[in-house]
Amino acid sequence: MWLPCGCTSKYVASSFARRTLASYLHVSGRSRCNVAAFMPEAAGLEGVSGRAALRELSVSNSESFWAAVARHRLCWSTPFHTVQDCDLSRGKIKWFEGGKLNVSVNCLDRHVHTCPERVALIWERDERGSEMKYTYGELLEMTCRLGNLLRRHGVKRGDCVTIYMPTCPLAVASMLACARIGAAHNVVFAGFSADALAERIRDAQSSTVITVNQGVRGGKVTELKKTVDTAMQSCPTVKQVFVAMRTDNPVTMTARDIAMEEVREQKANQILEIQIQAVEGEFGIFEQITKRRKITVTHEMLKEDVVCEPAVMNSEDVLFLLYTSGSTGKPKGLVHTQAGYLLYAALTHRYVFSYHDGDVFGCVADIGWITGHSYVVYGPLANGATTVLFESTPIYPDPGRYWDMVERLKINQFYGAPTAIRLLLKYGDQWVNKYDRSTLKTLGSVGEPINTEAWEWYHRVVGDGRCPVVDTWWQTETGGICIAPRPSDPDAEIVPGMAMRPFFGINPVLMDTEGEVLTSNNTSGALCMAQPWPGMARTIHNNHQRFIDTYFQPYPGYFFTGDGAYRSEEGYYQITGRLDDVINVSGHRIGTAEIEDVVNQCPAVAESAVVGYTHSIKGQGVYAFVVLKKGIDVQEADLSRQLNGMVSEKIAKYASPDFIQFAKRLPKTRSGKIMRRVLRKVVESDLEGLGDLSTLDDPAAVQEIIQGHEKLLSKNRS
Ligand code: 6R9
Repeated sequence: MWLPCGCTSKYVASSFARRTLASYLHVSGRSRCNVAAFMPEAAGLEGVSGRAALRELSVSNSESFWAAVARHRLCWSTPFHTVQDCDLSRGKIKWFEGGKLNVSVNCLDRHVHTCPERVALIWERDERGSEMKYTYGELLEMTCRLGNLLRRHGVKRGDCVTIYMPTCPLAVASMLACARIGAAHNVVFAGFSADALAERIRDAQSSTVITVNQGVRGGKVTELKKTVDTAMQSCPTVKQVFVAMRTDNPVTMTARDIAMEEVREQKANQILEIQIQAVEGEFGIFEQITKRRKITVTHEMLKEDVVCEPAVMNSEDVLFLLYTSGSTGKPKGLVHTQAGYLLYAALTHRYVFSYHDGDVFGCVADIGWITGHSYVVYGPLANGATTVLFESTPIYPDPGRYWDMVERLKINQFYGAPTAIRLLLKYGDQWVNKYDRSTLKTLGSVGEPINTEAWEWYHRVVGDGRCPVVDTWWQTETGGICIAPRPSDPDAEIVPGMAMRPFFGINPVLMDTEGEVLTSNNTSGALCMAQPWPGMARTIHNNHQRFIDTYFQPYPGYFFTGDGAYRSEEGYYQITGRLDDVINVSGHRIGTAEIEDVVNQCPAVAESAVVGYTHSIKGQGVYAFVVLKKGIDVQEADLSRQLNGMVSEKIAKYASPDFIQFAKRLPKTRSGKIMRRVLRKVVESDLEGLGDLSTLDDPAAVQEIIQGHEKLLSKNRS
């Protein structure tokens, strides 16, 4: 049973909490026994006799459900007075108002209080077999030192700190240190280029950046600090850059940089004697630990106190910004807030994966994506889990890496992306069978649709046919998993390649092209959510109107996901893909407009159109049509190389086009709109499906495009 360990009398057992709990929960003896073991706080909810009834109530009486869960699973310094205050038609979303809490206290202190020696993080470093473990006590200490360091350097509540780091303990501590002192974090995926980083820093108005000297991934060194230096040239508002050392190689430091040089191995091995004496503060933590232990801290951090008073945050204060691609050239800084986000990440982590106390949870996502935020950091840590930080790649040093790690770290839940599964499948079963995977209990998939072949292989080979595979559908915008096969009855069927069942409190609907709700089954439509839930994003940083226009205006009163879905005869959901101009390369979202913006910057280019096409490993690949300016005389191969270089440099390598087709013109409507639908059909070689071409300005343009496509393919084959 999950216990809110570490919740001192100030939180859970306060008379206020007891009073309000009684008013929210209608205690019913009948339902208690069945549900109590599954979700203790739900046992008293009226009419809840089993899991199906609980799921129903979570939608029909969502306030009672979320109130009970929030009270039971989070530690509050002041209880909330209003469960939710939402109006989807205006894009207004507020949960747990009046409540005060600190996310880092919920992720660390309460576990340290009861189990300081429990391992919080296992850092699976790029170098195989060199993993490092950090207990909750150590992670709290790192977080507090870093929180104090940031405070000493002027970072205040409400500021935004950009984190440009690989997946490593100091990156997690940086996120939590921000949460501790009430600053928002803005993690930028370390694969993004200097320009992409700079754009995100500027939009977030960050004046502080945390980075490392170099990253190491797949045996290759990446120059992260140098990338930050380049980004700084167009970020005049950045006042300070904290630099940690992932490798031994020194980097050039400027007046703006603050070295956080890691204590190297031999120094780290010196046993540091540390005395922690915390006094009972706002959060009721009373701790006195005297310990001898090995600890990796940085020089600057060593100067700091190990106690850092947590900021008392309102439920709706900003926890983080995370940029994601939309259908325009400008990425959106989605905003997530404190209580609702944390609660939703924790609850989905616990129930979708059937996480139990003591399990080792292995989500291999990078912390630069929402999956890393919710299922590497916040969900697992809120639940007191041991979470794996995976720094490497699925095939480094060989295609057995994941399964070797599963054996070595005794991973119980493994959560990865279909693109990696498809890649590993091609290398053959022997890489999997070499390793003991008997600890595995649940396998998860995220980021894009998982095709049946990959699903079957994951289930049959990786999971030996005994682990449920959960295909989890969700988005940066949703904060956590919204549709997944579990939780459901333990023996409920799981259909390959389907996310299937909405999570507690999630009410999906499908819309037809007229904007009407489709009520029947065996039907497809635009996937929307009819009700708010605590994990959903609150706004787009500095642009609430874009938030409304993108998510709430297309279907007034509903949250529009941007995805299409099919609802089967049985009522299960299957995601069919994006309905907007966003493509998904290896599980990474990228707006076609973002790539076009870069391509169009090339002086030789008049215009371009980028579309996605089906790729056997990456899910989707990038295909660019490029029209050159008149009179330009260049070798196409040279220009292709140049354009690929520009996209890698300005966005990231994964966005670089797989194919560039030069064309004299693009098929357009009479009003001048590029007919992307036609281009998509051409690159999929679906000429039958070209559909109605009567609105085309000049139908001959399509023939030219088709011929050009065939030429490119045959050139590629030879
Ligand atoms: C968590 C994450 C979100 C988009 C989403 C959809 C696609 C994610 C999926 C899936 C089919 C799944 N997507 N999970 N499609 N089945 N299980 O990936 O967030 O990076 O914001 O991407 O990814 O198209 O709209 P994010």
